[in-house]
Amino acid sequence: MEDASAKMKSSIILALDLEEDKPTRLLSHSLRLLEATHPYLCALKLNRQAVLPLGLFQGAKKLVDRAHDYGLPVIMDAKINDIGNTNRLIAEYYFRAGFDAVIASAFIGWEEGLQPVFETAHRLQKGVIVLVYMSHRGSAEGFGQLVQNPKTGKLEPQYRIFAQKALEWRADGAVVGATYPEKIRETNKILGDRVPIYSPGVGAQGGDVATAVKAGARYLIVGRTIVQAKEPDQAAKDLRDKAQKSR
Ligand code: 3DU
Repeated sequence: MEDASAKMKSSIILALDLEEDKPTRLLSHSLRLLEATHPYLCALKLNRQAVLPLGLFQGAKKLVDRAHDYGLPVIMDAKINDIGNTNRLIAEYYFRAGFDAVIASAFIGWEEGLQPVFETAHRLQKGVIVLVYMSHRGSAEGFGQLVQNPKTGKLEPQYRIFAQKALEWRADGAVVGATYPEKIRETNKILGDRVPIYSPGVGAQGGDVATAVKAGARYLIVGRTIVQAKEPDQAAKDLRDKAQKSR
């Protein structure tokens, strides 16, 4: 990610979330968008709503390969959240299709949870990015609840404990919503330079690029503001420029 970001002079990750009635149209639309916007991106992110209709080893793999041709790593936003054996298999399939990193949920814990995902990923030189605080309102109900930290016995917000786990687990990234810049600031203090913050939620969800970057977001994940724009390439360029200026 660092290499791609330095080379492309961008910290914008395109979330390719499109709606089309047919998989063939979804693929051609996705390829077109990627072609138009790739000069302004540092990575691509796919969600299950793309992989399901496209097929992992069919359309999704084509998108992954195309992104790689453009020099962009590809993240699978799988939000992995099951028992260890299932998680490992999910991650392995995505890695086999060429994805460079997966997003996983810290709620499921380490032992018989995410440990096999981290072990598999790091053996294959792939990445794991953990959710620390999501961008939507309901995030407070889970990520924001006060819980007793089993290590200290003290009450702490769940996301602070997740940020500490991201460090402990040697995560390759932590997701913190751009809609909560104060949470970005707070988690950035815990994570420092060791775990970069990936921040979704600018534009359509109400977050602001400059505020998120100044608070400590290293990468910005952007979907609708680019993909639904009249001129997606211009929208991607504007976001890229704004983010670069705010550093
Ligand atoms: O709101 P946008 O259209 O810019 O899309 C944001 C993308 O990031 C979308 O794919 C969503 O699933 C993902 N995401 C979040 O929005 C919030 C999170 O905490 C994690 C991922």
